[in-house]
Amino acid sequence: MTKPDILQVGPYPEWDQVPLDAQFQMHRYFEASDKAAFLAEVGPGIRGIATRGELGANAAMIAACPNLEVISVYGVGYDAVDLDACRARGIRVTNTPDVLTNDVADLGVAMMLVQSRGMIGAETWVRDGSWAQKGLYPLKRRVWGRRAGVLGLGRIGFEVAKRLAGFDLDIAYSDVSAKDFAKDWEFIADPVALAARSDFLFVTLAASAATRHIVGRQVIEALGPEGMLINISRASNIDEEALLTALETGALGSAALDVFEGEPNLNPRFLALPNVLLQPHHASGTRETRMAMGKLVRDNLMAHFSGATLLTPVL
Ligand code: 8YV
Repeated sequence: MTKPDILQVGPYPEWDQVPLDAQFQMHRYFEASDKAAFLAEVGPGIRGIATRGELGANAAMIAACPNLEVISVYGVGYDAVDLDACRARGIRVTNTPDVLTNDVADLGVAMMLVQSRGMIGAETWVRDGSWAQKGLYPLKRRVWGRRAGVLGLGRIGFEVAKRLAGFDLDIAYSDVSAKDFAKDWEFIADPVALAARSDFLFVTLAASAATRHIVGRQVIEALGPEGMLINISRASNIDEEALLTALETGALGSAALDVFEGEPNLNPRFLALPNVLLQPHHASGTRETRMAMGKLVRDNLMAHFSGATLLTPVL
């Protein structure tokens, strides 16, 4: 059997690249210096796209591949894939849910703890000699017993809330409707009201056009000068301009962010802020999870090309 031609949008670890190269004819888009010329050359032969959550596949890329059958996303988020274009042409789309849920939740909760207890500054305090020269590290805010809001009680939001319960936080959540499995936690439909009762607000929503800037100025100001915003979803869920202004003026106390508009080239205003914890979009970035994600990307492609049922279809 000839190997199906796959357009590879971004790099993968060696442990994925080797089996991908063995099973498929991979075409490395990310290595091409002239992307348009590369697409024009290989596009007509492409039957599958292997991409990453944050890179997706836009309308132009999909249009350049007239024989495209399937897009396999390395990530749970598929907001960067043009689903309308896929629907119109009957192109199948898969993602990698479940395997990354716990790691993403772990990082979100870790970010809350690190930021609230000032652990990055505390590390510097030890290393730069401040401890010996200046004495005690400034006091920080407690985590346990305070109020947390979870915006989006899907798979990741649920695991975040479970962990927060372990830290004795008082939990509420927002979603399209109250969840039967969340009886211990208060349901608050309105994100502004959720933010108003929260010390920590976790954004764990799957991003879409409908959720764009769901965390806007009103939500941010309701969270307030003592509040912390934690984002482990997508930057598009937050009005970043409003967030930056609120962090600069003190209208919002602090933030802990794993995702940014235009990442990895984030807005330089973030770098000047002392009250934000910045992470390089690595919530799913453990070897164990990334291996499972890579396997799922390949297994979905193999399932498609062997006529089997897709393991984790989106479309
Ligand atoms: C990954 C993600 O960092 O799952 C997602 O949607 O954004 C992350 O898990 C990314 O997809 C890896 O490229």
